[in-house]
Amino acid sequence: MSENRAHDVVMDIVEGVRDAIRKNDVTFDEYKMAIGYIMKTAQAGELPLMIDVFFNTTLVENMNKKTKGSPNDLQGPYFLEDVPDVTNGKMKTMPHDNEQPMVLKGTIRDTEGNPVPGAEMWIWSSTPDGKYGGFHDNIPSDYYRGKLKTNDDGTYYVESTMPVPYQIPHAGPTGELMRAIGRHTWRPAHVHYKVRAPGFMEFTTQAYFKDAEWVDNDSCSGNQSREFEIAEVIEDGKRIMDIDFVIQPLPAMATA
Ligand code: MBD
Ligand code: FE
Repeated sequence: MSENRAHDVVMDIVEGVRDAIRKNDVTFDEYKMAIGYIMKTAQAGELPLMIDVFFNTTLVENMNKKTKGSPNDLQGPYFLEDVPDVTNGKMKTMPHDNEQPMVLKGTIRDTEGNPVPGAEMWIWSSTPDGKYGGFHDNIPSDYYRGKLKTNDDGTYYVESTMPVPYQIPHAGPTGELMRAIGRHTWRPAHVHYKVRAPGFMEFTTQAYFKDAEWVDNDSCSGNQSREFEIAEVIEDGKRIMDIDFVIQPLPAMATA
């Protein structure tokens, strides 16, 4: 390791790519095809998707080696910061044939077990047909997502509808690549969570549905911890996702 972190990381990436070129005796035509593919992916707005499919999990693994809190999971490409406040309320959803109401609730605690009031939470998930608000099919960006503040006792509560087993956008260049390398494009149905609170590390995770399709075989290699696969509980016709999260304090600042 040197003082120049950018140098270290970039040169490791460059060496990795060089190794792949050497090992596979990549031709100049293939090299030009790869460049064209990356340009096409950028033009289609799919670079975040294509990169997350392969690499987001590796960052999550690094974080989870260190954390004393709940395990992190993929953020994925569809987080939006600026979304409506839905604290103790309901997210905007659209009428849908497959609609199944869902309650998302639980408590945020610190590593000592104390509730964390006033924590900011973002929760987002797909429509009942596997699309994200603000990204697909002209669904407005304030649908199927929202921001919350935890209550005085550290609890959170919001209602939405169940997401479904989900195929990452596959009509574009990312799908083309997945097909070319013989991989499927499915993800298990999932709900995304992010928590921020002063003095704590940002926490990002996902919850899944126990025994659901693809929980063992995620095209994006998420759900490594298997921690938040929630068994079916239905109350008043609503699927209950009752999940407590532990967030960890910021590392102590090195003092000069
Ligand atoms: C998603 O919805 C997602 O959550 C991830 C991790 C990757 C692609 C699409
Ligand atoms: Fe997702």
